[in-house]
Amino acid sequence: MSGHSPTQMRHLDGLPVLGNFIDGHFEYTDDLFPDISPVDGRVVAHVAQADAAMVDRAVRAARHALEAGAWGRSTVAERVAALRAIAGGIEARFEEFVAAEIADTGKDIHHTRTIDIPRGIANFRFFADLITTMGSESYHTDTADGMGALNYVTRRPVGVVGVIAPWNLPLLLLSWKLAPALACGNAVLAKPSEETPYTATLLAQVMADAGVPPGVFNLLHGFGAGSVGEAITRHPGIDAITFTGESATGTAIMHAAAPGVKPLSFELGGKNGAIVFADADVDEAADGIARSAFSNCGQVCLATERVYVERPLFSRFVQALRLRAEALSPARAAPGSGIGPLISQAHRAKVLGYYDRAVRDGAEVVCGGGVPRFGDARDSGAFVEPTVWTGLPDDAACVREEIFGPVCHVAPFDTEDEVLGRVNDSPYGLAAVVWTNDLRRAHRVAGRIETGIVWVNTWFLRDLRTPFGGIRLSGIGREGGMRSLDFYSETTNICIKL
Ligand code: NAD
Ligand code: 6OD
Repeated sequence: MSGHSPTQMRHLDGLPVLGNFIDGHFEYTDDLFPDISPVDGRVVAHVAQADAAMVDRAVRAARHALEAGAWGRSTVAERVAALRAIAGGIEARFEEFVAAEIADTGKDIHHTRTIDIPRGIANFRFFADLITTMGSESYHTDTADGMGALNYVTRRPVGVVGVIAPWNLPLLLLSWKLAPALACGNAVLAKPSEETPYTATLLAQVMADAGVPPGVFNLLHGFGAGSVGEAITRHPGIDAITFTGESATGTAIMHAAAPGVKPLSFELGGKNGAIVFADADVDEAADGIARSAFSNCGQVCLATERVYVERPLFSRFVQALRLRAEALSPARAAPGSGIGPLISQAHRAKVLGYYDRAVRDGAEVVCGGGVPRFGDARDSGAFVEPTVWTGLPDDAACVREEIFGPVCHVAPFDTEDEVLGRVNDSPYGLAAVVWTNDLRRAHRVAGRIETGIVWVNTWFLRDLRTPFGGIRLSGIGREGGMRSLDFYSETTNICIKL
């Protein structure tokens, strides 16, 4: 291996070695694991897995940055300048970030250029703006002597925050938590998914170039249980944990964090429903559902996996959706316009297991249901066909369990009460979409859906000021806007008798 400056990336056999970033410099280990492209199974980088001693060193560096370093005494203006410099640093290396995200995920270039990387940048700018304009709460309290009391609320950082991220929107979902954590003055240990370590490693370089002091941002590569992920969640020096990933992983993290009674923010899985009323424009609804079911190969926590269509529109809608799904088939679509691969062979095996299960449970396969054949290197990738089913009962595994692939089941319904009962009958509660042109119905139905987010006649339209999160197995708490600042800061109420 060769390497020069503390933030320069090393190379081995012509491939980058993605290092851990601790106390302002990269640290490597001999314990390398491959970063594999799901497009064709090629190794795109080597990743240096961190060990428990490195997690320990990162926690000490973070604590030192807060207690002895400049970050602990930083002003809002200094942190805002750092966040803006980070955003500018990503922007300056935009194409490199795009290429790295695609190398890890195989996702399509349009999605990466218009959502993943720009939204990663926007998260830093948004929280810089928010922390600048944030006011503080105060209350005047009446007292028996008539003089009253003044209450006001101050904020300070929580301390050292563990940020654990998934692979589906790697930079976007990491920065969504990092930006508010840093804005509030915390130091961070970040763990990207083992499937997608690349952009987080570039981000470490950007942090250093932006002048973020050593120890404020630490990056640790590795796996979950029995590896770095678990070490972070069990470490007594971590003050709060914010996690995006599977609901079952959330349960494991709750167990690990329980002894320290650590604050947790969880954004977990979903089995999101969509309702299409007969008054909806069928093409608009089919376009919308094709987007919400198949974008990013269905690997979006907010993706629609079950659709309920009012009976008079059912057949037309199914055919309209079929045409759109077929156009996205990776082997048939024009280059760059079809869906990309799933993240890995392991995830494909899980998704294909559901394809088999749907058929065993009596589904009619409207389209897809298999693996595309390319006759080139992509046959070693993790592609599947976008798939639409009908005919499953509401208690079928494919209608109740999160699949996280390009799939949806479409069922007819007859009444508003009936469909609301079916949409709400889920162990999850993240997001829902309603397609209707009836204004009163839109408000009525949206208000009765039991999820953290409801879209009407759109999907994934995000305003970063709004609360984001889910109920039941979909998570704990909300982030977004002031909700993020509430999680990443501790408040003290000061009461002064006048
Ligand atoms: P995952 O839970 O397998 O992994 C997420 C992260 O947790 C990875 O970094 C992983 O290494 C780490 N991890 C795994 N086990 C751990 C453990 N025991 N202790 C500590 N860390 C551990 O999730 P994934 O497969 O990467 O992502 C897909 C899932 O994420 C889907 O269920 C999806 O719905 C969910 N997701 C939810 C949201 C949301 O905002 N609600 C957003 C994106 C993804
Ligand atoms: O848009 C966001 O801010 C956000 N948290 C999206 C999550 C997508 C889940 O896959």
